[in-house]
Parts: sequence; C-alpha cells; structure tokens
Amino acid sequence: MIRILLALPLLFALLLLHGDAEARAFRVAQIPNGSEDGCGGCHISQISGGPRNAFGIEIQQNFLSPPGSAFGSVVWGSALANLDSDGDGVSNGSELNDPNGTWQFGDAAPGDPNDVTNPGVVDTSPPTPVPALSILGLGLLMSALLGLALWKIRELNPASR
Ligand SMILES: [Ca+2]
Repeated sequence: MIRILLALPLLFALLLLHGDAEARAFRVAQIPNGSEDGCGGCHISQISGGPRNAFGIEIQQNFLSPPGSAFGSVVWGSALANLDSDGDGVSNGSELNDPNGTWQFGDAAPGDPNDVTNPGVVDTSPPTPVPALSILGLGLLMSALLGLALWKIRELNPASR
C-alpha cells in the first residue's frame, strides 16, 4: 500500500509531462465538423493524439482560451477560419465547411461532411475536378498510341497479319 502511495506522485508527474501532446477529446466539439477528423484534426494520430499537425500548433499557440492552457477551449471564429494553417491554399474555415468562421459551439455541423478536409494536413485538399475535355483528350491520345503500337507490331511482324 505504501509503495502505491509513493508511486502516485510519480505517476501524476509522468501524466503531466506526457499530457502536452495528448489529444483533448473535448476540443473536437469546439471546431466545426471536428468529429470528421477526430483527434487527427489537430494531431498526427486520429486515435491517440501525439504530436500536433500545423492546425493543432496554430490553435495551441494562438487560439486557446485561456491562452496556452492545457484545458483551454478552442477560439473558433473568423480569425482562425481565415488562416491556412497547413499552407495548402485552402483556408481552415473552407476545409471545415465554415469559411467565414460563423459556426459556434453547439451548432449543427455545417455543410456536407463529405467536403471536409483536414486543415492540418496538406494532401487532404478536395481533389480538383478534371475537366471532361481533358478526360476525352487523354482517351483519344491513348487510343492513338495503342493504334500506332499495333500498326508498328504488324509492320515488324508480317506473319501476324
Ligand atoms: Ca489549408
């Protein structure tokens, strides 16, 4: 029993030290469509947290109330929505379906959840639609190349006719 009592302060200190990178699940509900990426909205891992991504670093440094508090709340609004934390050319608000930062804690998730991308990860931007003419052009090019290849094979091997 005494060993357990002696170990408790050590365990508490370890939790405090480790806790800096731990995801705080309550913050998921403090950003629009936060449940789409879960802890992965701000951290590398969607499940356990770990190191913060660019969006998580932005919030940790500039958008917590009280500032820098381990138990602070996310300050979601136009200032955070207008930034592009991951530098992919799409604002945080656009990635989370709230481009103007008008969503408030407790509101329904805005927009179509299928349009949500991670504001802390560059390669999760919505794919740019490929124009139909590009697809048609690529198809014609591939057909022409295939026809040319077949013609060349027949020319080189007359027995295949
Ligand atoms: Ca972005």
